[in-house]
Amino acid sequence: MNIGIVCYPTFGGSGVVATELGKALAQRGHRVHFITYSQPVRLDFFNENLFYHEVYVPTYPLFQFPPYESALASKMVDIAQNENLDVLHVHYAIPHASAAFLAKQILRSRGINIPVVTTLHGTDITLVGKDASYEPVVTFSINQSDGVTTVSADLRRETYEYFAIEKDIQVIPNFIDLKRFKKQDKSHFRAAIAPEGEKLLIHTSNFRTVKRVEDVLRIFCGVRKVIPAKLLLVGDGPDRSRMEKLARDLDCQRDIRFLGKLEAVEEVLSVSDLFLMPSENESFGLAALEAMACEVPVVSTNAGGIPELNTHGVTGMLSDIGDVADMVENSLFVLSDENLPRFKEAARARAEEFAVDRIVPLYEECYQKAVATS
Ligand code: GMT
Repeated sequence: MNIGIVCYPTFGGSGVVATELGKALAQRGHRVHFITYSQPVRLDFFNENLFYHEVYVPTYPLFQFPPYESALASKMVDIAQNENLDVLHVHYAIPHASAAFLAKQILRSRGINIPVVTTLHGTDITLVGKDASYEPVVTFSINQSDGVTTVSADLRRETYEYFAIEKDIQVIPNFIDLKRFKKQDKSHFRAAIAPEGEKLLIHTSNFRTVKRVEDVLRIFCGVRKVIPAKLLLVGDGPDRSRMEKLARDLDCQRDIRFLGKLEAVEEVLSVSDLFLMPSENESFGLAALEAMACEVPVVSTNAGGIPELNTHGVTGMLSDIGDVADMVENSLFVLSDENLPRFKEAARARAEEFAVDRIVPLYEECYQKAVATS
């Protein structure tokens, strides 16, 4: 098929899933056209089936807010028409689904029919989309899509609960490239970071409020009071400097390393013993899946779709949001020499259920259905 993919080209989970999906589809013989405002960060190699089309947003003194949605819709029309797209797949409702609706109408006026598949990723529904400033547009453009998917059953439930949706929503979970995300031998790195054999805890995120990074630090300090441990923090975002101050206030700064935005996160995961995900909300938890694929068990909250990935007592442990004391206890339980090997093994086995080759065919079926019914 000729597939157009629209996404945020950044490090965020929705952009990562969209880019990895495009790469997998290209390897399966489809021609994939990315339509975004800059090159997706993970689109860093050549493949004859992959194309990138930049959305250019001209500015003008009159524009306080450059009209990205109009420029995006115009680009979708251009690419759909000139590259003979069979389907447009937009990731993250705002503003991609409404821009796709506009593009579809313009193409229809030119005698071209193009089905639109919308994938909802989480904050586009649970945070931003619910806001009255966006809700009518989000509801309308979801209902106008020819196919709608969410990344967990919980996100589907929330979408039906908060929006007047008349469409069937298909759950297609996040997936993982198990050849890239696997435990690698990085013992020299581990010896440098944890020379006394300390346990290594890790958290990766965009340091936004929803991730509750403060809880990560408090859980770590609680664990470190009982056993020797170090904490690795990967990523960057609005809460980063507040967390650096908190580390000093809690007097744990010597055992915490802020590593910033790392591309080869699998290398750091390979030396880690436990992944912390105390999120307020998480539609799926791609970062936890990446950890599990590298044999790292997960201590998390039971928010959103996390329990659909992390099984309590098997691949990690679940607690209520904000229950730091429980997460400290759970971390110590998982990290004990007696329990850690079985948790590691189960984490990898669970991750294998989300292998890219198992999940990508579900998107192919979804596209074929949208083409057949639109
Ligand atoms: O995690 C984020 O805040 C980024 C966000 C995004 O849309 O880029 O991630 C969401 O989509 C990921 C991929 O589907 C999910 O794995 C994350 O759980 C989800 N994040 C939240 O729901 C907070």
